[in-house]
Amino acid sequence: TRKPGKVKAVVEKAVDKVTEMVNPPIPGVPNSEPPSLAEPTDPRGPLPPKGDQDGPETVSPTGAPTGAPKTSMGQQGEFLTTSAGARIRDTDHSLKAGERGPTLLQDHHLREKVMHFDHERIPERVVHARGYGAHGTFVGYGTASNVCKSAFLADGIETPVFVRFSTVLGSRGSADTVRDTRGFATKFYTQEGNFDLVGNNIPVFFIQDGIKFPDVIHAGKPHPDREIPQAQSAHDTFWDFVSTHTEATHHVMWNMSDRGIPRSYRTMEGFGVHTFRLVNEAGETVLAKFHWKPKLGVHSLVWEEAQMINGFDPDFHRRDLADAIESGAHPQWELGLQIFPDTPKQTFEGIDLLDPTKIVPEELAPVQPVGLLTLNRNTMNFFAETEQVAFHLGNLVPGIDVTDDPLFQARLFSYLDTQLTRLAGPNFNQIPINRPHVPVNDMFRDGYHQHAVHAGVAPYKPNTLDGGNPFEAGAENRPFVEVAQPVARSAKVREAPASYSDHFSQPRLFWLSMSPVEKEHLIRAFTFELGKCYEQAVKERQLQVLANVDATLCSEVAKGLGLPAPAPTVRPRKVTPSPALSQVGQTWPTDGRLIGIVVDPADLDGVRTVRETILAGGMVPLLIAPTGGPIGDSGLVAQRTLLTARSIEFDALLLAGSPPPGPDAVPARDAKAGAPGTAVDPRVLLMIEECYRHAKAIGAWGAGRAALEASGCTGLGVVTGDDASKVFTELMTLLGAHRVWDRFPATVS
Ligand code: HDD
Repeated sequence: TRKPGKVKAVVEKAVDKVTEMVNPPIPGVPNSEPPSLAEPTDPRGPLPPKGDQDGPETVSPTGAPTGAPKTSMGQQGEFLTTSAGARIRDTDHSLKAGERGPTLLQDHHLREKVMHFDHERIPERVVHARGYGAHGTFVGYGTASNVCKSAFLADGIETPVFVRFSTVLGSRGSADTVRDTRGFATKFYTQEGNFDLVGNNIPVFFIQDGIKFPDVIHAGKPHPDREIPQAQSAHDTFWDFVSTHTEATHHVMWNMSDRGIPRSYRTMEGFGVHTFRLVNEAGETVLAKFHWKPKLGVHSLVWEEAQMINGFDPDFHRRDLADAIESGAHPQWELGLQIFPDTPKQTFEGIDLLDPTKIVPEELAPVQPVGLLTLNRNTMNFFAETEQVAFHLGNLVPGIDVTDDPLFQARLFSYLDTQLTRLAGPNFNQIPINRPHVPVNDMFRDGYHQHAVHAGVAPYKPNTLDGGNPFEAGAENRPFVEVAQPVARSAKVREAPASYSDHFSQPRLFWLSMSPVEKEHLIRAFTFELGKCYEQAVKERQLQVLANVDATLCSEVAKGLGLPAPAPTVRPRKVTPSPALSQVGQTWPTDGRLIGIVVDPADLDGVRTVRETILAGGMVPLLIAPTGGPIGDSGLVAQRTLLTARSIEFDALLLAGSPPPGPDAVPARDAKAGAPGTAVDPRVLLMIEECYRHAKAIGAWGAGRAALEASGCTGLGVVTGDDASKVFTELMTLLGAHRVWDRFPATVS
């Protein structure tokens, strides 16, 4: 736990940064330099990295410090040059035979510039193409030491990390808030080599055996004929596959739940999915599952909001993460372990630990915290870091080993293999973002993009000519040694264990663990997705799957589709719900939440106080005024106008004023009856209506109440009063629950 003094200092620093971020200097306001329109003429060195964005440590491919400046070799010196370093006189005009051409083939600068541009793109990842990364640190608590000897888990050991979040199905330029699984991949640069934990925000997977991965991805990706739809599962091929391949049902339930549309990367859980084998110093083993628990709680969007965001701000999740880090609100997750005895059957309480479509409920095996992840530095260059980072499940360190889960085993091949195409050759671990922070002496030589100048003549073992170097590590040097796990002597078969054929118990467990509002969302998500399918047979088959999960779920979805609900073909097994799976019913920190405040420049009563309280609480206030710039002579500045503001950006809305319709208000809309004499800008009314529909807390005081009345949105989760501070305090209580859940209709219990 942090000391109160330190917390205050951190909050103050964050407040300063947030203030600077949301109140950028503007012309005409004191303390702000007028911008110069002409390019400066005095040569000067390249721009230094931003304060918190030093480049990655530069070690040579053989692990030695290079001494190179941290900004790497990207920009050096003050003059524009060719890639061979010759200074350039003119980069705006190609070399021509006279002013009117033609262009001469001898123009090396033109050809080199265009040639390099032509080859700037590399293939996007075959899955998880859309992603966003950040740097951070991981500090071990030492609590895992009895089961795992990994050095980075020891008490107080700080390890640099790089995390990349992603969606699975969409292309690199697709929108962030689609309904999909999210990747949560972490590279720990430990003192024993890189450990990659390549997980998702959903603890189970569509398939039990990696040989099915091309099938599920081909089904989920856009249809091959028209390449439609982008980044979503609401189409026939996906539902065709999952309705016939019922081991996918559990993952599909999670996708259709609110987990499929997270509010932020910062409010997502992460899961290693597979069971791993951990080894302690004494050589004893346990089986374990990795979990990431976000400090801010697990929160989601609502579906209409998610769809709107994809249009209004397709970079919503990226922006959220980068802004939070830049403002000093560093997101944190605790790494936790569920630990199971390593028995020959590799089951726990009857659950097969090698089946990646099954969870072990936390009520049966609590998640034990073993360390803290903090993301504290944005990337300096998206391509160099986020695009070129290469994760691989085979990057293991002493203390952590694989199991025989057939999904895990296939992944061990795929992640190494895919980089050969994506990063064009076998030397991808020499790229700065992938380099271990320890010496590397791998005897690999040559190949495309070889950056090392290896010395010596004997990259083979045994050798005498290089003095026997490199040497194999003895036990005292802490090598990675695979656990000598016995392998059953058996016939070669293409078969799965009998327990793998139970496809419906855990989907049912998930369903029964949801609160009424979460069940409602699941029903609507299934109805939406199947409603987008064209093939009747696909819809009917998926209804059959749902009937085997739960009769109410099936009948409600069938009702929405206008189809009969089939009877189950599988007798439901008795399952015990796991309350830990629900996102509803708890109170969470409100740090980093965005509060929109609609102001009327004519009446700023209470605005300044509430704004300061929001900042002091580690949240971000965004003032919305009819026009941009300074708000009267109040010293306050509008960050949003009625033209640029949209409800989706805010976690809660405050109305401090009821601005009348501005000249740019289109279409004009009359204020509703009930607010005599008040005409409110229609965009304010729209904002209120959307926040209300999306179950966001709304508060109004003073003149702001007129806007609320005109919108007709009163009732649950709407706070009004005369005193701005009191209204805000009540709003905070609502925000702690994330949404005003009771505002949603609950048709199922
Ligand atoms: Fe995978 C990328 C997570 C099964 C093959 N996967 C990838 C990424 C994540 C996951 C987070 C993005 C990494 C990054 O940010 O660069 N994948 C998972 C999880 C799985 C899973 C949690 C099941 C538990 N994956 C899986 C299977 C296969 C792959 C069964 C193949 C047999 N995954 C890949 C890949 C990717 C990849 C093709 C694409 C880009 C990359 O690896 O580097 O190799």
